[in-house]
Amino acid sequence: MPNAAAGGDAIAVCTALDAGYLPLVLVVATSIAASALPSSRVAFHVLYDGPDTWAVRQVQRWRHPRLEIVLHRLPNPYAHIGTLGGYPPSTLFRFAVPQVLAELDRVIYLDVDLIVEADLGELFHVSLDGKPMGAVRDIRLIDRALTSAPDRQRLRDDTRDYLRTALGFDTDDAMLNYVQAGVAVLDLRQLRDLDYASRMHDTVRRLGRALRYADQCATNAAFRGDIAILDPRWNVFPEALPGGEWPDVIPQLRAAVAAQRSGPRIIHFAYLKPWRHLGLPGGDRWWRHARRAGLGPYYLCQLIAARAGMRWNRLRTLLGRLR
Ligand SMILES: [Mn+2]
Repeated sequence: MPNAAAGGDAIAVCTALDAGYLPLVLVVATSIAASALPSSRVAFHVLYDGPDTWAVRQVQRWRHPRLEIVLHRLPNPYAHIGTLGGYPPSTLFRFAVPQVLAELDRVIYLDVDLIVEADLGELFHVSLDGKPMGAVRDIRLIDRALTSAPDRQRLRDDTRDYLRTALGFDTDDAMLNYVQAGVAVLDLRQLRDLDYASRMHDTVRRLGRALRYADQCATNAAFRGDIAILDPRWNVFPEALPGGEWPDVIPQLRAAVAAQRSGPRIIHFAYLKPWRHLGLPGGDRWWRHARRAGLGPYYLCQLIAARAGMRWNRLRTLLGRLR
């Protein structure tokens, strides 16, 4: 495996978010550091749109010999677009990454609702076959689009119709390449050369509220057929883990699910969140990292608030300023 540190440059990772999600950056960073090889050096770039809360100070205090967090505060250029399909404009903030990280040639983009369970060197150096980005197939959505289960025909027809008419996936083979956007390897130089920011702006403007999963569907529409398909173990939903409840997936996806189950490298809580739901497969691992990040009490309060259906701020007032 190529070694980033030996080459003198760090493994570059990034995310882009609303300041309210900054505590999750510490959970992700803790998980990356815990799995990093002793020789690895990771630079974790965080794009965020203010305000500067207690979480910013906590992120600034972060120290680890193998991982450095670099904060980039800037206004989200997509804020004016507003909510898309229930998703806030912070999900589109990631489209600013190639411009903001202008000095980098490549970066791993990560959502913050995930934990990393392997050294990221292999992913950082993966071949993209000349394509401007790489990502993992979205097994859940593809299975929904291509299933032949009699009791899921309506959902299947609806999903296929959406993929075809809104996003331009014409065939079953094309649909097999719909990717999950929560983990992506970005060739930043290529993306800058093809004016990624404008392409994404145009796509979002063209499709607008037709987009069901905001940034993810926009990415699939804009780069359909031009995304390298990565090893499925780099983006594993909890449903794929032992104890998870996958329905019997279509034959074309069975090998991917088996690989995910036996060797997950990134566990992505894309739907149910461990800080709101107990007992998720892989949830115990998430909590271990949250505690190591010093955020056990914070997320315990979030969990209690979620279970009680209370607003977090109200609970925090009740419990005092727990950190
Ligand atoms: Mn996610």
